[in-house]
Amino acid sequence: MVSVPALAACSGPLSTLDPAGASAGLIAGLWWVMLLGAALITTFVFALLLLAWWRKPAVGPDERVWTMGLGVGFTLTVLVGLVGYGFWVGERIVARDDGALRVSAHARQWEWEFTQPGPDGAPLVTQDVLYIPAGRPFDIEITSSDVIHSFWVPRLGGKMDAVPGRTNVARLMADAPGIHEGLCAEFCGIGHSVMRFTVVVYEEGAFPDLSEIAAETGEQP
Ligand SMILES: [Cu+2]
Repeated sequence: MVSVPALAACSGPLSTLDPAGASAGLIAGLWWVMLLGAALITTFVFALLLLAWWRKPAVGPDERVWTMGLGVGFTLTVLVGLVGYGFWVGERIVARDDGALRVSAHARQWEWEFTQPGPDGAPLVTQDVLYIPAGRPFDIEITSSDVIHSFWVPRLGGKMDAVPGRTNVARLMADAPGIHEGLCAEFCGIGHSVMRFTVVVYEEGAFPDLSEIAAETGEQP
């Protein structure tokens, strides 16, 4: 019964544990692997605590085995495994120069301006709505003109800071057409909580009708 509300929290428009693309899938996998590693170490520590209370002093391996083999060896093995897996995931979600679609997100207090290919392929500038095709990775160049913001679409990939004077690039991907929610993930002033945006994922070659999207999302293209 306890697991029902716990698992219900794993889905929803802003859930990192309900990925809708390859980058977000890798990050969600890392979250589960980290949870498993933390659970292993926690279980081990509690088992040792119980053993310390119940065992007779003369029974069991000597102190060197406890300290080096179990205390250091076991914990380090788990931690090295976790860090290694983290590097493996990190290597697969960084932007790379492989000809992926490039779009841009420019942040300012408190809105997002996106530039992406429009219906005719020419650059289209939009406010608080990003249009991307489904099924192919894309890199998003993230900039800011005032303070530090952070671009985050939890179901499509990890967050990336928008820093004045810098261009940060994040790789994302959406598996299927649909609408996803995004937000600023770095406190940036009084309007931070309303600095949200929408990502419209369309079937490649079938750019959506902008007025229909505006009616559905409440955002003006
Ligand atoms: Cu913000």
